[in-house]
Formats: sequence, structure tokens, C-alpha cells
Amino acid sequence: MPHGPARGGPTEDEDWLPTNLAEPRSSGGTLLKDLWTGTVPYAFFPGFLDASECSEVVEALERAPMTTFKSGDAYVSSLGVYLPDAVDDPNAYFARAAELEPAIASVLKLEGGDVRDRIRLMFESRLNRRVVAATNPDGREYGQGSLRIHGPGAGSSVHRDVAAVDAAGWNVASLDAQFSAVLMLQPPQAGGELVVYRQRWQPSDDAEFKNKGAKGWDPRVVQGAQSASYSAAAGDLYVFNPTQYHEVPATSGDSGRVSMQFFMAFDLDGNGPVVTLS
Ligand SMILES: O=C(O)CCC(=O)C(=O)O
Repeated sequence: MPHGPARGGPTEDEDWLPTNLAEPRSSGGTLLKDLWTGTVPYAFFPGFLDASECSEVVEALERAPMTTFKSGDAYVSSLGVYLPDAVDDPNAYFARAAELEPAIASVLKLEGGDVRDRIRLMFESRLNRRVVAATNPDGREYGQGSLRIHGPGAGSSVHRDVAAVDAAGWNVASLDAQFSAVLMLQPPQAGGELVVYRQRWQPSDDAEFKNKGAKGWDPRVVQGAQSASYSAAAGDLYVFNPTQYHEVPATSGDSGRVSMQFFMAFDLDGNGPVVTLS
């Protein structure tokens, strides 16, 4: 079952241990495979940004053109496109991605450079692969990061993200593996941790467990599955395999959960680049 860890640290079942990307041995070259096959539940880089860098981004976000929507009784605001919500209209997706990119770049530009470039560079050194922005065949760039504020009471129900299925027909869907990367910029007072289940989605799950007319799957789909949770502190970066069921329990407290998310897609075998998109 998920644990309720102290903020700022991983909690995991004994035999399902995450990889710490800040440790030198994490660059051993098996990270892609370990995460993809589920040998490790997630990888994390504690303190990838320092506290003042996080505050700078959170303050800049307050002046940015965010879109707010209601999720149950709570509010979620976002800046940036999110492919799973836009798969039906590629032209609108790419136009919106280009329109929002200057605002995102301005929020994420710090003295040490664009936060996204710093993340790509870090992953390049750990993965021994190039990590570059995804483009479609006509050269248009996919969205490069979705900044989100989960207001009090907001979270994400049990779900999975499978580009090969959800984004069928898009060029990134032909890559055989994908991860989600999340940078925590401001944790909530409570809740809002990542919970990953050691169970991949199967198409046959949907008939019984897919919520009708609402996002997500009935939590009974992961009943009894092993899980690991990560209660990220400000500045922590983590990456996991989103084809495994995962959820973010509702936040509580007045301050929102502020994070930046993007996907990483790649072919497991071979030396092609890992591409980033949101
Ligand atoms: O914000 C998180 O920790 C997880 C985000 C998520 O559910 C996803 O990337 O699919």
C-alpha cells in the first residue's frame, strides 16, 4: 500500500528501490531499461534546483498567462500544452505549443540557463543518449513542459499514460518506450505525492475498471499491487514509467502544488535520441 512519507524523501517497499540520480553510480547505463521494465519504481534527483531558484520560477508563474480549470471541487491551473488532452487536433496542439513557448521560456529562464536545458543535460549524462526536443516530421516542435498548480484538494486519480495507444498516428507514438519527468517547484502542505504501482495497464483492464465519463481508472484495478511513493521537496526532479498505473493523492493546505512535467520518449534498443514533449 502507499506510505505516507515525510516530505522530501522517498518511501518504497523493500525490494522495489528507486535510483538516486545524484549518486555517481546512477550513470551505469541501465537506467532506461530498469525504469522501463519496472525493476525500479522511479529515479529521483533531490535538490536539482535550489530553494531560491524554485521561488523565482513560482513567482514568475504568478505573472504568466495560465489557464485554470475545475477538477472535481478543486482547481488546477496550467501553462503549456499536454498531449494526452490534445491528441485529436494536431494543428491546434502545435499552434498552441508555439504560442505558449515564449511565456514558458521566460518563466523557466534562470541565471544557470533554461531549466529544461539543464534537465536534458543531466539526463544525457545519466542515460548516455542525446536528449532533445521532439519535433514532428514537418519540423514543428512539440510542447516542452507543462507547468501546473494543483490547488487545495486537487490531485490525479489512478491512471496511466501510453503514447503508443493514446497518441496513435503521432510520430512520437512509434517510439517504443516513454517516461514522465516531473520537477517539483513547490510541494503542497500535505498530500500530492507521486504513487507508482508495479502494474502496467492492460487493454483488457478497461472494460471493468475504466471510469465512464470521467478521467482515470477505478482504484480497484491496482488492489494488492506493490507501490512506491515519492513525496518530493521543492527542487526535486523525478522520472517514472507512466505506462504503470500511478496517481497523485489530493493535496491539502492553502499553498498549491507547483510542478513542471514533460514526457520523454525513445526506442529502448539503439542509440537514437530520447525526445522530450509535453
Ligand atoms: O505530477 C506528478 O507527480 C505526476 C504527474 C502525472 O500523473 C503524469 O505525469 O502522468
